[in-house]
Amino acid sequence: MTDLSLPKNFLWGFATASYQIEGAATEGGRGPSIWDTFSSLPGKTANGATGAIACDSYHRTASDVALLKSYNASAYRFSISWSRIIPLGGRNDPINYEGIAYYRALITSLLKEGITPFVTLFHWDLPQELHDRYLGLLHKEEFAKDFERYARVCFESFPEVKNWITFNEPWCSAVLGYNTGLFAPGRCSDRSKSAEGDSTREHLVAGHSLLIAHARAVKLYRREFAGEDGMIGITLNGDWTEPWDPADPKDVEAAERKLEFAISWFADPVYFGRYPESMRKQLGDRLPPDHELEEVKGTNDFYGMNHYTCNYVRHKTTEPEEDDHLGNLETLFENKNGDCIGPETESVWLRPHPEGFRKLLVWLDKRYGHPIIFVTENGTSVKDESKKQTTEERTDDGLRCEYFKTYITAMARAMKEDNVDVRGYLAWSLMDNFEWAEGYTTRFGVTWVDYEDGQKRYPKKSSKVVGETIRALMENSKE
Ligand code: PNW
Repeated sequence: MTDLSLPKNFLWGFATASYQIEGAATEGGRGPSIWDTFSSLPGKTANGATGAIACDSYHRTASDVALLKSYNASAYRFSISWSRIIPLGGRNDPINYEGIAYYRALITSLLKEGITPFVTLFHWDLPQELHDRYLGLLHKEEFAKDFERYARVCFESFPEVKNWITFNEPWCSAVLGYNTGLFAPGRCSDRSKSAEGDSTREHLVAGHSLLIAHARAVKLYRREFAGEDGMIGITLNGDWTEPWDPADPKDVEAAERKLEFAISWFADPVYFGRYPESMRKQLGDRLPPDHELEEVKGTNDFYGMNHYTCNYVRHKTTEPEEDDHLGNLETLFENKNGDCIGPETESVWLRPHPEGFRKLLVWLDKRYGHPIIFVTENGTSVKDESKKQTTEERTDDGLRCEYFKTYITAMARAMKEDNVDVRGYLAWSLMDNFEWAEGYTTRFGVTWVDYEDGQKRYPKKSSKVVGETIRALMENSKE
């Protein structure tokens, strides 16, 4: 590891999202979001969990900032709850100044401690009213106009923030919200799960609206707010892929196609102004037209990268299903030889494989012309962690420590060996929190949250490992 380093000004810290940590769902003038509604429906989340209380961070600004400080973090990524700022969400609806005051206090205390805020405008919690009015993401023009006005209110209210993220993981909003129906608003073709929805096309429409809204907010920011040092971008999730049988060109091709269906669906429009060829080929005119993407081209100041895992990919020999969102392929954790990609975690979709992080960084760097990259999420759950009983056990998260060490090292390697331009790293997550459909059973935090005892926080071993690993690399820097 001694030959690796990170620059002295490398930003690092932890990430969270509003609905996952804030709680106080009906306090301070906040309006309901689609996640309040969805999580209240029977059977949608594990044990019927909701974010009504979550980590109670709405009432704990001072202690959360103190926690970040105790971890020596130089950056913190959080998201703003749209319905706290504009409870009904729309461009002619009233602003809730109590909501603005809450985020202003948070930003002020971060800056006082020398912690750089990275602020996400939208981490899935759409105001419920916009869903009721015009089906939210399914109405491109209305959604883009309302999002642009919400973004304007945030840019005006928080001029100290210089690092903005428009959308978190549009793939999740689109596919999980409108194709599989596993996330809010839970629309899909399966009538046993949802009274409405069309899994063959709605996710493609939702994805398109997110791209247009992203572009409008970026242009607004650049025109009126960015000044010399403001930056704005979109955060995309992406897993690395390896062919199931590396000797079969069809598996090699399918592995690349999976990256395009997951990542390039959004990144190609942002960098090139068009959808990937492979998607157009399979989806035809169910995918909205490329000419509407003209305004999306060139709208990233940085690439926000969320990364967790890796899959083996095997091509399918049959025609694609109409509701397929993967690219007509299977994703697996074992390859043809029976090698397993990585150890089990609490999340069925997540297996640690740090080499995949290095490879994906290089892939993104090459395909998108050497962009500035901020890793805006990276982390893991730990199998059966929630079953741990004593504080000693609960804070001893060996697998997560190993995960952060190996992933951060893999990132440093991509920077040294392939000159990938990573400027910052935010671990997911500052603390255990509402893990969406998995409720509170799956934990991703470097801090244990005791939901049974007043949401008390207990630092886990991994909270130190992130900082120690990064600072050791920064000390190696010759700059
Ligand atoms: C990300 N999947 O979500 C989100 O940005 C976080 O809010 C979340 O807590 C974190 O990762 C851990 O899950 C994902 O099913 C959720 O593939 C699900 C998937 C991927 C990312």
